[in-house]
Amino acid sequence: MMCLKNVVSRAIKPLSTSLLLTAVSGVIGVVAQEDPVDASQEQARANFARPVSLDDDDVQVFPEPPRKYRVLPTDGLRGTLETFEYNSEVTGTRREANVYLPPNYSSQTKYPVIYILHGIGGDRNEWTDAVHGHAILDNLIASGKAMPMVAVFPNGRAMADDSVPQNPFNPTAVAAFADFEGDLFDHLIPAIENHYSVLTDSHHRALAGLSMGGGQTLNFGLTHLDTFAWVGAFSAAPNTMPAEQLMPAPAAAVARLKLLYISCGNKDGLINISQRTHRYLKEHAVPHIWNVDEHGHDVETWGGNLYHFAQRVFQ
Ligand code: FER
Repeated sequence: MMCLKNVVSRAIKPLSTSLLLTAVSGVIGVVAQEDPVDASQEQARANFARPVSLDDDDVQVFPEPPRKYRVLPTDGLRGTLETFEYNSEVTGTRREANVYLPPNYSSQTKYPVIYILHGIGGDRNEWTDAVHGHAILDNLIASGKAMPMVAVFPNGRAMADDSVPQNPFNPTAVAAFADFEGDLFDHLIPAIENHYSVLTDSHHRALAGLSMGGGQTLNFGLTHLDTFAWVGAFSAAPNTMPAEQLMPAPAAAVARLKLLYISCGNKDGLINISQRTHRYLKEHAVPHIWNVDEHGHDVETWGGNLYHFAQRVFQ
């Protein structure tokens, strides 16, 4: 059997979930503790290996996307991807983000903007290289299913050397995902709004992310609904704060939220994190979308849920 260290590091990469589940099931006898502070590889392995237990309402509410939804259109209008640089006092460095501009982007128009965050083994390129998020947006915008929007894919690991570490679960690297909050609000968003022709109110800003980025999305988004009215968390990781902290005042949150979208695959051992959030929201009558698809911790669920989320934002 392959060594468990490799299994965990592969688990954070796309398309490795079935391997992970096969390899670790039966090896881990203990049920993981829910302690987001413990970011050891052992804890991560145990978290991924948790048995999935589904409630009656843990169901898929949207169909799978059409074939080729993640393939760049070969004809018609295409958006562009570019690298955007900004200074951050959080990292003390000049940082890079990928920016998608919709077809015919023009400074004469003001666009809504979505910030899309990667997972623990990724960087600013994960959403474009692995999920093809820019192709998903291109197809949706070309067919009129999504509003033309600017999409920002930052590096959500706020540290001076923000490349993917050999062990992405090392505590410093994990803490850098929390530190990204200051980078996002104090440096990246102001720099984007200074440079691009985008709208600057909460109804025209969305935040989304996968796994660690899904946890960041809930942690930063739900506690800053004055900044983001559209929030989408896909396969949120154990960095997700307890629901009572995410949303201590449900009625006030409901008044400011335009859309809260939470998804997870029913073959993902991390689903208990999303179920915890969903159940709290349900208990407190907070309208939200809860999409439990048939995938694992993989690009299919991330792509499919961006496909559905992107059609609903800014509408
Ligand atoms: C963990 C399991 C998974 C964890 C993080 C992850 C911080 C993140 C996975 C991903 O981003 O794909 O226990 O602890």
